[in-house]
Amino acid sequence: MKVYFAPQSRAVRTVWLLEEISQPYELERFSLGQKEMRAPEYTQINPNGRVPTLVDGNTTLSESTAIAQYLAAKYAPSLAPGPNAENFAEYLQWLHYAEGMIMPPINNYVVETILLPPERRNEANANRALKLLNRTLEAVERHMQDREYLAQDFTIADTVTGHAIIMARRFGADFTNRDNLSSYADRLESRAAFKAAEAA
Ligand SMILES: N[C@@H](CCC(=O)N[C@@H](CS)C(=O)NCC(=O)O)C(=O)O
Repeated sequence: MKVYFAPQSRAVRTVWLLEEISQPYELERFSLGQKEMRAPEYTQINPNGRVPTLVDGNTTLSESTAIAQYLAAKYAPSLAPGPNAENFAEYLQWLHYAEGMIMPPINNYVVETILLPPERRNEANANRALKLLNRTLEAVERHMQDREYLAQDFTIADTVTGHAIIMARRFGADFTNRDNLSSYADRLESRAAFKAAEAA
């Protein structure tokens, strides 16, 4: 399997999962913002010129949550509870919470604080994004009371939404008085597979 990857991006989710399930992979490396990500050689593979992209034989996928679902379905079904499992509904809810709720304000915050040239950045927009991010995290803080993982057992909801939570903390989201969220993020960051993905 080949993973188109950039450090400190959503591609870490993909490599983290591959490490968790001990599936061999090779990396095609970019750094975020590198112009080669928009070159035709890559946009033929991923029209948006983003990462991650997974190529497995004749299959190409370029949405990180879909990649996680694909990998779990094919290689590690226990990480993706099925409809008869007790935790099925909460697994779905939290698997999709990253791209649905957490990443949109992170995206806006990154645009307003890093991607735009300083003269085009808007502090009010950045503050609004951070406020919204903090609100989306409150739901996770409440959910994580007396829990180790988002859907009881460790699942791909943790490699996807757990990764978004780790990113939120690194971007400066408010973790004060959020003990459940803090210990959850610590727990994930201490996993060997996560550390291997970060070192990739
Ligand atoms: N919804 C997509 C988002 C992919 C995405 O935006 N990736 C970012 C990195 S986290 C990217 O490649 N950005 C580079 C760019 O926009 O040039 C997913 O979950 O995979």
